[in-house]
Amino acid sequence: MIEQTEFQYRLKATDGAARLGEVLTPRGVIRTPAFMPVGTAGTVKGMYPSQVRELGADILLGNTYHLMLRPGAERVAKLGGLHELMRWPHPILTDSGGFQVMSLAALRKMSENGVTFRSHIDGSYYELTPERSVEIQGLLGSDIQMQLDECVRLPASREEIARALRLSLRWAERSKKAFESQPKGRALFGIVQGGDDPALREESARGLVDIDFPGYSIGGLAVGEPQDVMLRMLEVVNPILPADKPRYLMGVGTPDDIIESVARGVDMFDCVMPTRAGRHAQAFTRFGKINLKNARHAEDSRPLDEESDCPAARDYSRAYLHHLIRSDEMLGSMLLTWVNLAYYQSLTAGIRAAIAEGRFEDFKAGVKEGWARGDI
Ligand code: PRF
Repeated sequence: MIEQTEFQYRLKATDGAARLGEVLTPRGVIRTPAFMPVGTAGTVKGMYPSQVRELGADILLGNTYHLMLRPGAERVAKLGGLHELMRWPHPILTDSGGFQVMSLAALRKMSENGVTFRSHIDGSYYELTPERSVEIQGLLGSDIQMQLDECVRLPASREEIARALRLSLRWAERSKKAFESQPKGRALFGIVQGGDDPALREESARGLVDIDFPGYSIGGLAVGEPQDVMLRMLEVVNPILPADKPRYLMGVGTPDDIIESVARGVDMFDCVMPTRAGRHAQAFTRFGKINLKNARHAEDSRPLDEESDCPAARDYSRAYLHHLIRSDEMLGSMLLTWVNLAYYQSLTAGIRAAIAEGRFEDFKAGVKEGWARGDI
């Protein structure tokens, strides 16, 4: 086998706008469309790394914001990097921190230079600049790094959206420059902003393509706008992005968001939904969402899905899952996280197989029919 030393995207097949591909990195291949489980603080909550891998995940997401606060980027580097620390030898993508600062930190202040804030853990003071964010992601050893950007929650004024996207473009240039000193084989993605305004989305996408990145993220969506607006923005942005580079829709989404976004040319996704919802009694299945907290499951001896490959969905009764959740037992959260990540991975595996065989539209219709039919 030839050692992969460069970051590379290979487009293998298309079916309409849907794309089947591979992202090649020195740490391994990412089959796309891909769903990346979220491992915010160096753990996919409630799951062993080996288990996450077995479900078919090729890559995890980590967070600059959380890890810079605790245990600290320099400390992670001293311990051999994030892969070594968490025993996940496969690719890791990290977010740049700005988005998490805006949703979690106290006393945030944006300026041309970056963002200053106080930690939500102990109140200590930090500054995150485009350069420092890339430096932290480098110390973590991240394979796919994100530029620092500003994401505006919707609805917002056109002026506000334009200001944030232009700041993000200037930060994109600074991030790229700061990234130059990192080892070969790693990648830095630019992040498209522009809110719900097609012209501003276009300005952002064109600006980033001019700067030139090995991959492009689409940010600023799933932040308060209806699904049809998000999908419309993908229809504006994706045709501008180069066909030979991967596209990552940040923080999205529901299974339906994923399948509709793949239909519009997106390659990579991450979302806390399967893991967070699993800790809150929600199961994702072929029949749609099932809330195991509901009393109707109390004496239901059926598993969630007897045909599932996932033992947690196939071998445990709904009554038992209901009991674990009502009793606040950690195994309840663990089993439902397992069910949900298995479902997301089987959905993306199904999507890839369907694109390869030119039957993506039929696959999509069939999956939606299952959700609509419901929980028998
Ligand atoms: N920017 C960054 N991270 C993000 C987002 C963004 O716009 C979103 C929006 N859905 C999620 N995560 N850097």
